Formats: sequence, structure tokens, C-alpha cells
Amino acid sequence: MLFIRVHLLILLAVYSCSLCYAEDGSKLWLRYKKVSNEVAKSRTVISHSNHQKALLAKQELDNFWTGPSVELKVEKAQEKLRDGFTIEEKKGKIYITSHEPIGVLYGAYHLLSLQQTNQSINGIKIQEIPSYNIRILNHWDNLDRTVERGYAGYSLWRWEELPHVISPRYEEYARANASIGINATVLNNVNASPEILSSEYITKVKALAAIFRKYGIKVYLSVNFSSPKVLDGLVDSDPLRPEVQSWWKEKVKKIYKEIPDFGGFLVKANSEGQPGPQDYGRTHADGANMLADAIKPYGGVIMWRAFVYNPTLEDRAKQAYLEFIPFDGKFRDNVIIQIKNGPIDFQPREPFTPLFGAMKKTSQMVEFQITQEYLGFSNHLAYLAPLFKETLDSDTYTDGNGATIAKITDGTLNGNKKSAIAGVANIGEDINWTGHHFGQANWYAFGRLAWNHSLSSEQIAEEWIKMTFTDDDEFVLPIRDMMLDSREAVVNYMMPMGLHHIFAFDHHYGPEPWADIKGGRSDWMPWYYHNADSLGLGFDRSPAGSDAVSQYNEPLRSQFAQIESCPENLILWFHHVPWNYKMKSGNTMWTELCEHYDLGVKQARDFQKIWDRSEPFVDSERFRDVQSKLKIQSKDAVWWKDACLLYFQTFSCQPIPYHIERPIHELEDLKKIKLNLKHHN
Ligand code: GCW
Repeated sequence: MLFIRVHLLILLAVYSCSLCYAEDGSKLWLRYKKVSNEVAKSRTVISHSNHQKALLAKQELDNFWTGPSVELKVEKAQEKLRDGFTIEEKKGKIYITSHEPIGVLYGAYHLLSLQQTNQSINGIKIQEIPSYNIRILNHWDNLDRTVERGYAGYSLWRWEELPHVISPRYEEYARANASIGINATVLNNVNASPEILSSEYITKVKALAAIFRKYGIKVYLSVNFSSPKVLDGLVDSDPLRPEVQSWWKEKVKKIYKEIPDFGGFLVKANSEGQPGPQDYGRTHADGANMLADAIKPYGGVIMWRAFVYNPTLEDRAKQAYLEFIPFDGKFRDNVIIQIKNGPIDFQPREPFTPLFGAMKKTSQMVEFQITQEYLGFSNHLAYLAPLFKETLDSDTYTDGNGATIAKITDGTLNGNKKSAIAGVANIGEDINWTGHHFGQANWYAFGRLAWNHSLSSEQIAEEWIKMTFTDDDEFVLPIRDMMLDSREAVVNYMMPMGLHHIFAFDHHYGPEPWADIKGGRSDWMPWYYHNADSLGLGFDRSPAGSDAVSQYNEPLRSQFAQIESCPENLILWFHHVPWNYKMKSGNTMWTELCEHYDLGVKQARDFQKIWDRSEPFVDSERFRDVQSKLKIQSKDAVWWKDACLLYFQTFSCQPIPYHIERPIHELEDLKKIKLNLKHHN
């Protein structure tokens, strides 16, 4: 019996993996192959600059470039290129030129990516200038190496070993970022420990900064507003108190002494229990400006977050706008207000935050979430470029047509000197960096859009697939389409039509539309957002309700305010919609809701089929990893569908239409599920 089993296993193994080599995903999209000696001898790579970064560019090309000879140049006259580059082929030679040494490195990576995606370089003449000056990752990494909303293992930063032991992954991390143009990183969680500013930690940060510098990456830190009091026993941390101001000045001076190219601070103040200027009756502007003044002499930047809300009667979606609008024009010019893409919190779909465009005299930047806090952690495949693009391409109508969030934040419209864009990282110590192999695509997509926000989601997906797996169209096209559908699939099976925040309390993974914790904050309860009752479903933000629509410019204000003109993919965000309301399709709202959930489940199952069919093109290790994650995704999709439909049915009091797949769970059983987070973290 044993004998037969062993044989069967061997047979199965031979049969089932045509590409039977292991790949753990650790190489990300950087799968260049070292060139042979012959190739190396057949061409030269010359750098006319001796700058370390230009020499690094030379080294990368020496190692991996299989094409003709290349010359690298840093040219003073090319000021308009900034850290961008040109690549030109003339008489069989390639010239990469930039104004900055780092631009030459970006050019080298670009050239290698053309090689890797099999594109012709004959007669090539391209110019790339990045959309944003600061392209920054935000790590929500704690000093004990846990990662808030991190689903790829512990933090990469081994604080206890630093500055003495340097993990090879620090350089790999920097290289991966540089390869897509990311040039800044915030190392620690916005829920910041004051400890990060202690001398001990500054020495550790210095060691990381030294490695990242080679790749053009500047280090920033999140700071706790109470640091002066907590670290050094000042009576308080009131931003208007001279001792507090001098404390910050001294601290900043010390940091720049150790890290001369330090980027600046990111601050979460008076939000979710974090300290801030309001603790002393001061304003966001008082707090931000105090830090801005301290860091200004060194050219540093303060990224001050607008993610603030309190358990008041005011609709949570309105609060950031209400708190920040009065300070428009009152911030120093080295303060950038960092605003989440949506007014609530990184939901699978939100309208854009109306603060964008409304603060005309203040620099603003978008904060996206690359880590999938609300999109299935590292278990679900959800390609986020379409979500990022949806925000960037949104027209705010702030000054007539065309005031998209991209143009507002990249400086085109208000002439910002320093434009920036942030993404909350999904990176951890896992061997494949992001937990899910397809999570790498979101890191990649963020970097590519920060570099060039006019790239399409499709183009970015194609590049990433070709670089990460293979350029065979039989693989690339179906996988690309799967990726492009994946975010909408998550919206469908989790929260279609503008539903939001109906997650299980705190961990934000599974459905718990019924959750209610007696005495808990109402704005942390799902019912606050879905408002299901016998009449209908959804949050009335029209003028008859919370009037959040009034924060948008016309024509959006009226479009959102009236149920007939409200985009249906946001209808439950802006309206309390009757169960029998007629949708554009002719369905009632209830039927449409059921169809969305059903479609989401079908899409997840289709992803499984598409992936299984692509087995011949993928190494067995990555194939199996993704395959098993897709199984979880399908199961979770059914869980979401059943939970939401069975629960909302108790209000709609209508049958689930018969063309919809029947629930396989009992509502009462689903209510008993208490997720053991360890399984998902
Ligand atoms: O999305 C919420 C998260 C918190 C996070 C907060 C924020 C870092 O649930 O974990 O805290 O947003 O963005 O500050």
C-alpha cells in the first residue's frame, strides 16, 4: 500500500509540474540574469560621472545589460530633467543622461526593464520626468518589530541588532525601491513611539540611512507629538511653549548632524488617541508650523496627516474637512498635508476626500494604503492600481474642469515646490516580502504611479507580470485581466454599491455587519455606516441627511446629492436607498445588491480557474502559494456574501432572488465566528 502511494505521489509530481523548480518570490520583479563573459566583453558601460550612484548604475548594467555599449552622463545643463532621465540610442550606442546622479541609476533600471519585458531599443529616444518629487513609503512598523496592519511577517528593521548587524535585506529593499523610483521612506508607525527620537535609535536610523542613501532613498520618521514631555520630562509638549520649541530645534539639529540628508517628519496628531497640539488648546497649524520652523534650516519637510475624527454627532466622513479648511493658507511652505484617498479609511471603494482641491493655499499629498487592511490582508488578490488611479484621476472641479487630484498634488495647479505621494507599505520580513506574491504588484504599482501618474493600470500590470513571471502572452493576458478585475471583485463580494466599514470589529478582515459593542464608539460600529432598517440601506449624506455632499464642488455636489444622478457604485455611500428602489438596470436595490455579492463570488472562482490554467507557465512554488491563497479568497467571498445577504435580508424581508447562488451558511453560525487573528496576520 505504502509502495503504491509513493509511486502515485511521484507520478503526480512529475505530471503536475511542468516547471518543477522552486522560486520563493524573494527576487521580486528584479529577475535580471547575470550576463555571460562573452556578452560582458562585447560591449562597454562607461560612466562619465564618478558619483557613487552613477557608478552603481554602471555596475547594474555591467552585470545585467545584454545590449550594446552604454554611456552614462550627469549634465548640469539638464536642469529640467531633475531626477528623471533620457535614454537615447545613436549609432548603436545607448546614452543615459540625467541632471542628478540618481537619475542615471533610474535610467539604468528603466533600460533593464525594457530588456526584461522584451522591448526593442532600436532608435529609442525617451524622456522620463517623475510626476512627484517625493515618492515615499510609510511603514507602520513598531519598534518591537510588529507591524500595524502588516500581513507579511515582522518588520524588516531589526532594531535590536542595529546599528551593528546589517541585514542584507536592507540593501535589497533599497534596490527594489530605486528600481521603480521610490526615493523616500518613513521607517516607523504613525502611532509613533517617542523612543524613535532617542539618541540610541537615531544611531540605528543612521545606519539604515547610510545604506538607503546609495540608492537615493531619504529617511523620514514618524514622531509622537508628546516626545519632549515623554523623552525629556518637559512639563508638557505645548507647541507655543519656548522650551518645547527649543527641544525640537535641538533634536532636529542632532538628527541632521548624524543624517545630513534626513527627509523630515510625518505626524499623526490628535487622531485615534494620539497626542497633538489640541491637547493644549492649540491648532493643527500651530503644531505643524512649530515643527516646520525647527526643520526648515535643513531643508526638511513636515507631512502632517489630515486623518482626524472624533466620536461626535458629526458624520465621520465630514470631519477632516471641517477641521482643516479653517487653516488653509496658515501652514508654512515646508508643510504638506497628507490626506487619505477617501474620507473614511482605505475602504475598497470610497469617493475621494473633498479636502483635495478645497485647500487651495496649502500643499497636499495623497496617502494610499498598499497594505490590504480592508481588502483581504495578504490572503486576497486585489491589484490596487485601479483604486489608486480612480482617486488620482478624480476631477475635484475646484477651478472649473480638469482639477484632478493628480494635478492638485503634483504641483501642476498650485505650483507646489515639493510635491509628494505616500503609500502605506505592505512589506515585511516574509521571504516574498508581501505575503501574497501578487501583493508585490501593489508595491510596484505604487512606485510606478508615483513616478508617472498617467501610466495605465493595464500597462503597469503587464510590465509587472512580464518582469515577475514570463512575457509569454498566453500567461500575460489572462493574468493581466484577472488583476484588472480583482479590485472590483473585492468590492463586489465585500462592500458593493458604496457600502463601507462593515468589517469585523478591529481586525478588519471578515464581515460583521451586525456587530454592536455596548458602550463602544458608534463610529467604530458597522451599523453607523450601513444604517440597515426596514426602509432601506445606506448612509444618507444628502442635504436631508449629514449633508457631506456639500463639501464637494459643483457639479459633483448636486450629482451626489440626488439619488437619481448619484453614481450607482457609490449610491449607498451617499443615500439611504429603499430596498425596492429601481436601479438603472431595472433591478430593485435589493436584487442588485444580491447580484453584486454573487458576481464577486463568481469572479473569485474565475480567478482560481485562470490561475490553474496558467500552471505550465509558473514555477511550482509560486504556483502553489498563489493557488492556495485563491482558495481562501473564494471561501472568504462566500463567507462575505452569505453574511451580508443573510443579515441584510432580515431588514429587506425579501427572498434572495432565485438566480442567485444559495447561501451555504446559517446567519447564526456566522455570527459566532470569532476570528483567530493569528491565522490571518
Ligand atoms: O486605518 C486605520 C487603521 C489604524 C491606523 C489608522 C491611521 C496607524 O485601522 O491601524 O493607525 O488608520 O491611518 O492612522
